[in-house]
Amino acid sequence: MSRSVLGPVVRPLAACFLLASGSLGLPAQAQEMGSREWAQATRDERLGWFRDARFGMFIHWGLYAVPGGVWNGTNHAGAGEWLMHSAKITPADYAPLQAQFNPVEFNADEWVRIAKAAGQKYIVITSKHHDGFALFDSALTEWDVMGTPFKRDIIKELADACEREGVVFCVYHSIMDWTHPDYLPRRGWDNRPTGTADFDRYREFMKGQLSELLSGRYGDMGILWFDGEWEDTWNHDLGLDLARHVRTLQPSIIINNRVDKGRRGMEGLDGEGEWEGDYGTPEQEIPASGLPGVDWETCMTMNGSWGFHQNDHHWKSAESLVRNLVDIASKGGNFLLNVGPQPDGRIPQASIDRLTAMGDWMETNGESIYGTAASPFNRAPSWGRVTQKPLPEGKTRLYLHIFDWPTASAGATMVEFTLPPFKNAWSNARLLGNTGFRVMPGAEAGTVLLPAEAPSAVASVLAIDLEGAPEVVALFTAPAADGSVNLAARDASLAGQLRYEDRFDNIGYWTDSMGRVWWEFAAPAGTYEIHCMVAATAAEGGGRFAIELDGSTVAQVDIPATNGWGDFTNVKAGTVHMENQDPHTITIRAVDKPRMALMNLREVRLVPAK
Ligand code: FHN
Repeated sequence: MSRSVLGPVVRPLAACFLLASGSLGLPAQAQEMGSREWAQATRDERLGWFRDARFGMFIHWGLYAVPGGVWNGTNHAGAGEWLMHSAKITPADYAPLQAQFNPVEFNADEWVRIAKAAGQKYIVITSKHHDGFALFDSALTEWDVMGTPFKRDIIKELADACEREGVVFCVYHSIMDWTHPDYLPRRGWDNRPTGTADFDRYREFMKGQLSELLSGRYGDMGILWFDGEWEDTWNHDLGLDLARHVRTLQPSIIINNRVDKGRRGMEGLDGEGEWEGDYGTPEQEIPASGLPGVDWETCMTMNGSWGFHQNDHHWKSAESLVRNLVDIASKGGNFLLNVGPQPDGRIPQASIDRLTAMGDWMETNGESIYGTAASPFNRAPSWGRVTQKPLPEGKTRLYLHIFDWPTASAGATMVEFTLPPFKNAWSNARLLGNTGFRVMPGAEAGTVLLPAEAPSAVASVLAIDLEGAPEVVALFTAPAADGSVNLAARDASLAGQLRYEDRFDNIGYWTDSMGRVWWEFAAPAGTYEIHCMVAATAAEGGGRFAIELDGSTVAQVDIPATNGWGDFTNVKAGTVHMENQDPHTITIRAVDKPRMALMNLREVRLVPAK
């Protein structure tokens, strides 16, 4: 059959066979309960390895690696795997890339070695991204890796390498398909006729390819990582049907929430309602706090692109990537960190360097990440993050990840560190790594003595065993040396449709009139000025908000227009007198939201009145 330059050619007979063979896998019990209820009932069992793993490798690889973000001599910034979109390339003009894909340096064992050395316990690779190109040998189309000069089943080779090395193998599969003739909607610049497009036939094709991936040739998959669910042709019922198809083929598989329509944008967690999918998928961001009972995984690039981009050198530091992993684990999430391999089949050296540095840290401190649960405290301490792990005899091990080491006096060999507030008796306090230092109680109650020098410049981990389950005391912001109380966006508690965003280190997407933000804090009795750092564009934001202190409204503020969502201005909101009743609670809530969003809020400061 000739290769079609207008996109993949579906082989109807093969599709029917593959679909038929997929209906035998669902256990009888699940067929009675229906895959959804059965999936809910088995969720904890199926997600056990995922919760232990905490750290995985994401791999975006395909034909888009060949141009690497440059098309006809023009650089297209942004995600390399979106080049078809950013350069408005038709399927006919994109098709020749298939004849150019020949990654002769590809070595699956090397990729798995790099992931394992970094401490990554699972790998999620794109079996098909939005361009519809199959990185595996598909009997349903010519638009696959076997139609390239490389002629090797990359998914198979990687699956086998993962099997050999005990790394859980998973695939990403895009629902959205920019080249399949039956997928709708078309891209705006794609002038192929739509009259013959049959979306149900596309769904059968997609289910057929999933049957190929899940019928044994590639082994037991850990996760089916769906994506591209956001277009109007996809809906909740189709998501339920697709999830059932996948669970029928491999009942123990985990499916992310992008199979359905519940995801609230890039924050990745599901909105109100019953949605399919085993976990939430925040993208390029870390939730301000975890949600008890909700599994989630932040996926993130190391530079700005998922797929290889030859001109994107904006690499995150290894230190920030380690601290992201710690922050995520302290909130009960997983970290899926991406690499975008080059067209020759090698992972970029800049990615390898960062993964190697992360592996060095994990070599010493991995026990503080793997198999841990979210911090027992109501918020992160100012010096770092906390994870926890149950121990035999009902004990609990806390792992205190100290980013900001206490400052020792000049010439001192030790320094006093104040433990986060818990009531339990403790024992066996030790620094992870071969420090040889014996951690002893400090002179003050609730303190320990640590070496003057931090064992790690990135995050030093103090492990400490508690008798029983943690009995913690609420953490709240304490006054700075000048008596002011700085309430940062990252430390706020949130309710409603709004969220913390890394972009400007603020609370944003405040589209909900009922949304509110609050902090608990300690402050000596006295009179304070209240200052707020806010941003709001005249076109989309603005309005009025109220400030409540310990339940009583103390000020109302008209939000000034600024020159952008990242252009913050200080607003003096009023003056308040406080009696000493630590902790206090200050709450910000909308009073009037005339436009799409209220404001971006970066900080609230209480400054002692002069
Ligand atoms: O459009 C994709 C993008 O290319 C990439 O695959 C990310 C990774 O989660 N998901 C979509 C953007 O949200």
